Amino acid sequence: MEESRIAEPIGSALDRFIKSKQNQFAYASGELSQLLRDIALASKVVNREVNKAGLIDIMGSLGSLNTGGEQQQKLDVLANIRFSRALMKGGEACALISEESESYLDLNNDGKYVIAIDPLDGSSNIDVNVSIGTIFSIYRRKSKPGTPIQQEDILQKGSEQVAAGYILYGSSTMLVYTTGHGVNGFTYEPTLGEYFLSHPNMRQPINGKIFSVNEGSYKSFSQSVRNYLHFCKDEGYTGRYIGSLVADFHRNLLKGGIYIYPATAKDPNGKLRLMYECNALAFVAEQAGGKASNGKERILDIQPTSLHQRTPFYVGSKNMVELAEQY
Ligand code: AHM
Ligand code: MG
Repeated sequence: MEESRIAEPIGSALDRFIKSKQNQFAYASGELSQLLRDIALASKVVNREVNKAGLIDIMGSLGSLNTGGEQQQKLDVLANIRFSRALMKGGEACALISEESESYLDLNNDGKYVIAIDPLDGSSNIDVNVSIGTIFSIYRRKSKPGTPIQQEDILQKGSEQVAAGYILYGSSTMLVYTTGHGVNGFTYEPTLGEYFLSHPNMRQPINGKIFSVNEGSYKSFSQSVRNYLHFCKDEGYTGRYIGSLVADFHRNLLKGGIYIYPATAKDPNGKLRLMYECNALAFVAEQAGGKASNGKERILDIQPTSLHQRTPFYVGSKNMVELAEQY
């Protein structure tokens, strides 16, 4: 029997799991596995910094602005440095798209992969000790390694992701990822410094009763979004919104629910970024039996035209997203 067909038991270490699944990947050369290990390693360092953020004076604003014009927190900057260094050292990635940089970073020109990352999402929650996350997408470059990077390498549709996932720095830290063969979740054991398989083959309930949206912006939502929210309330659904996309997404993945960041009067494309926030979560959702849409179109089918482009985002339990689309 192929090694990848043997189910890894709960409690397997991440490294072992990645190795056992390596031959599921079309280009099973070990480079994708190495990339996942690099991301996991950087996340351990970021996790350490997130955990001690309340203890030492590394919090607060640096005073610089990121690409969205928001104030950049120190931990965002640190996380960006940790992930870019880890990916640079590994040599498998040729380019890095990050929320924290205006244009993409050239890494190793011989690398075969392009990474899009939000190193630390939910920045407004950093200073208040609430869950935050890292979101990542991995693409295979289209041009030949060793040649100059092309726009077609960078601006790929979400459907071209070869792997994607997130790290949730919560009451426990978790790494959840997919390579297109289902979704698996790993919980970090800090005293051993290792991720262990805790959530094998994650499935999102097809229906749910949780809706996650910033209702403070209700007045700037379209009438159809308002109608859908009325429906949720009439049905007695539970409203849950942390304001940390990864945390809201993760809860709904486990329990069944929908996360919505719609177009608003101020931001007709919503707030969230397609390339390093929505695509990865859309891939994970679909792999777990859920769905992700901009209200009209599948998120993974949207052709990006710029690195930091935004999109309305409806993600979660399949039936809930479909109903929201109908509204
Ligand atoms: P960020 O990338 O600046 O952290 O913004 C993304 C975050 C998401 O994690 C969260 O779901 C959303 O912004 C919250 O926005 P709002 O405060 O408008 O509800
Ligand atoms: Mg973000």
